[in-house]
Amino acid sequence: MRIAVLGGDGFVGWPTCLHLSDLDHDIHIVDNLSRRWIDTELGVQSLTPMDSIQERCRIWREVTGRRLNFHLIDLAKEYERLKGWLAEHRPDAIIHFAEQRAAPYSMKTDRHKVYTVNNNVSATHNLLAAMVETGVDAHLVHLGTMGVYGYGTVGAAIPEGYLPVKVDTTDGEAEQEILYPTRPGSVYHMTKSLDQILFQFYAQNDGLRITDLHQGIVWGTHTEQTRRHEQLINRFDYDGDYGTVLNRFLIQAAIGYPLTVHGTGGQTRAFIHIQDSVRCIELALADAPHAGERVKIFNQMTETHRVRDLAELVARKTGARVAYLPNPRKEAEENDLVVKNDQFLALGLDPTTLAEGLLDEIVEVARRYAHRIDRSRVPAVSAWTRDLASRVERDPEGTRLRSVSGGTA
Ligand code: NAD
Ligand code: USQ
Repeated sequence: MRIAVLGGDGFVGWPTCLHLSDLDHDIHIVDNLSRRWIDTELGVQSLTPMDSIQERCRIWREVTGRRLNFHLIDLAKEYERLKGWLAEHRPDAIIHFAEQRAAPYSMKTDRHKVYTVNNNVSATHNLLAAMVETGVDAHLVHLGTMGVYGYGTVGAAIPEGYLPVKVDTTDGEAEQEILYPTRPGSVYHMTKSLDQILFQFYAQNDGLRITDLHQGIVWGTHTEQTRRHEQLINRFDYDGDYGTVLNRFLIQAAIGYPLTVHGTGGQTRAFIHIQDSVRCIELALADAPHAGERVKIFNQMTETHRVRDLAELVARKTGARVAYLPNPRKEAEENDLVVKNDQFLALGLDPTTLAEGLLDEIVEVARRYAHRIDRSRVPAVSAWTRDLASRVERDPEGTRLRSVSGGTA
């Protein structure tokens, strides 16, 4: 298949390109490299040294003989170029990763909120409008998030996208399925909720064939293909805005930084290893809905964990100290989470779990590149409200305190 991978230079996009290229698909990466610019804005870099996208593609060709094509297009701002590109290349499938994906970054300031909404909603809508206009009948696979469901404890398993409800009609009680009511916890998660409505409309109005993957937090860094050459290495975010919780705990442990648990750590979240993430995308690609069918929704996760349990697990393995910090986010302090993922299991997913020794591999990667870590970028300081901002802990290591007491000793 000819596959357009929008956002193919990112953390999940890059290993997906390699995985699908390895399966003999013709891969076209479309990316505006905005994530690299955000690193520059934040004054931070990936833990792992990433080459330019052109260089990564060159190395892949050298290692495997396979070509990856790169196209620099901003999906949100360059509608005509996107439309022209689709009309010219007419992909069989499109995988859409190309959004601003960090909740803390989306809550940093009003400017970051505006950017996230403009970027994400325009990127998705431009793509849908251009697909209709060009008549490109590609299967669109979008990376959504488990966060659209919200984290209220409802005492029932979260279904895959649709909730059966009973309604009173004039003919008595009837059952129907509705999109699970969204309860996003950040501006970023809100844009993923808006995406769902866009998909529902275009599937129903234009018969677009769409799969929305409600993905949990992705952990890990290497996949089978990124291991093949040092310069194919994947991005690894550790900073307070883009680093996700388990990967952060692992790098913190590797550099002797306290594990930064927000609040009581009672938040329960869904997780998936990067290797399973790319495998799920392969499985979803092969299971396209028909034109006229409703959007197919999968929960792309393999296990759930409570944040403090993860911290304690990492602390036990590595001897790290756990720091319970004021939570910069507005979120439930404690929640339960039970999630259905039957569809991927039925399609043959064999989950990689935390138990399988891969935690050590990440600590090793972090130790290897520890010299690239700027400790001042580790604290999570983007707060959800002004009130929470006033309580953020900017110095979980207590270095300021130490230097003052050191100075007076
Ligand atoms: P990432 O930020 O590493 O990658 C996103 C890529 O999209 C970047 O290369 C960026 O330059 C590109 N991009 C952003 N806006 C664009 C635009 N307007 N035009 C063209 N390119 C654009 O993110 P990721 O971690 O790889 O996540 C990929 C997708 O998966 C996101 O949509 C995210 O919401 C979703 N997701 C990620 C996780 C996770 O834990 N990383 C979990 C669930 C869902
Ligand atoms: N947390 C800590 N300490 C930290 C970092 C995070 O306790 O140092 C807590 C947060 O407060 C939150 C939980 O860990 O309760 C998860 O935070 P996260 O940053 O790991 O994940 P999140 O903000 O939810 O976002 C990530 C990705 C996003 C994706 C989402 C999937 O960045 O793109 O959509 O995971 S999900 O969480 O299932 O919605």
